[in-house]
Amino acid sequence: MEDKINSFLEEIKGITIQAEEEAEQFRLKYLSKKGIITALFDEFKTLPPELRKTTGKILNELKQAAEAKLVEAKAVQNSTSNTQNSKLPDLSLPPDPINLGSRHPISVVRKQMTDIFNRIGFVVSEGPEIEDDWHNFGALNFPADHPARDMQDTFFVESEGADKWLLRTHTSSVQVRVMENQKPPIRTISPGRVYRNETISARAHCQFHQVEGLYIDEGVSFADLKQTLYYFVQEMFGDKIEIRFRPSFFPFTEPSAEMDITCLICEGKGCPVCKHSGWVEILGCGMVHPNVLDNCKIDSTKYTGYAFGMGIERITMLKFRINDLRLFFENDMRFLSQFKSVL
Ligand code: 2NL
Repeated sequence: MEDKINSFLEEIKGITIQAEEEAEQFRLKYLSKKGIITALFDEFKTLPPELRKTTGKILNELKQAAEAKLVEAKAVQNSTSNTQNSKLPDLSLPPDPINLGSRHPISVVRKQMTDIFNRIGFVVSEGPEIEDDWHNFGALNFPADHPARDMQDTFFVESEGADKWLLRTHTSSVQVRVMENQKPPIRTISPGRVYRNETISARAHCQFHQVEGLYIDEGVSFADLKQTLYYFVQEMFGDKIEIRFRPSFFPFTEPSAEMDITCLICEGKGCPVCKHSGWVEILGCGMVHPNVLDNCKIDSTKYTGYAFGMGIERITMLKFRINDLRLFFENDMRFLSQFKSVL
């Protein structure tokens, strides 16, 4: 019987238990009521007394070895299920990266522009994107048959009554509301989204963003306008940049001008972007037409003012050397994530 016990002892020492089912099988085989060890204890009772001492000792060793094996297997299972199967987080793992977003380039440049004008006393005014004919055209001295009022340029909003609603084509409409509601001196800029019925291409879109500026007081002159815009350009693009004015026409300003700056790509030497002229146009401006002041109940014999308007997209394209306007509206992450480092 001792040989039998010793061979089971060897057998048990050689067993490795991994899965939970294996542990249960092991228990059934050796330690259950119908198991091998119970049977050996029954047999042990039939032994003659002189054999019991030594046999009993190794039989107890066998039982202890089997029990120890089971305890050890349970411990291993508990520790592996803690790290692999349980819902408790493993605090030793590296953390998930936090993906910070970034501002849209149009928002970045709009903020830079408003900051620059805030520093010289311009306050931001905002207004509705859906406008009436008066605030978008009438008050701004557009003649009844002006082509800008045409369906081809303006999006009209379907409406039932006699009122004609439209999507604003410039943020001058905001400034008309300021002039109607405030007395001079007025010094304001109006950034915002505007809409025009254009075929979408690399250079045109049916929606874009503008910053318009307006300054009305006694004795405001074209020289004030020039100096303000020169200050803006130097702050925005650096002090190597020069400006030039060309005469132009707008219904709401007289005289009117368009302003060019030194081409940033070739520094004025001439390249395809500036069509080899060394200059690129960035805005339109002029002295507010007396009719516009009168329309808004501001005395045009007492007050004068200047105004200007520019596209934020155009300024952004020059600043970041972007060659397709459509990129601003597609929200392609490959484009947008390039602006992570600019605030
Ligand atoms: C352009 C030209 C311009 C203005 C906008 C303005 C506003 C009022 C009265 C008079 Cl309330 N003028 N704004 C003046 C001249 C030009 O914008 O090409 N913008 C992109």
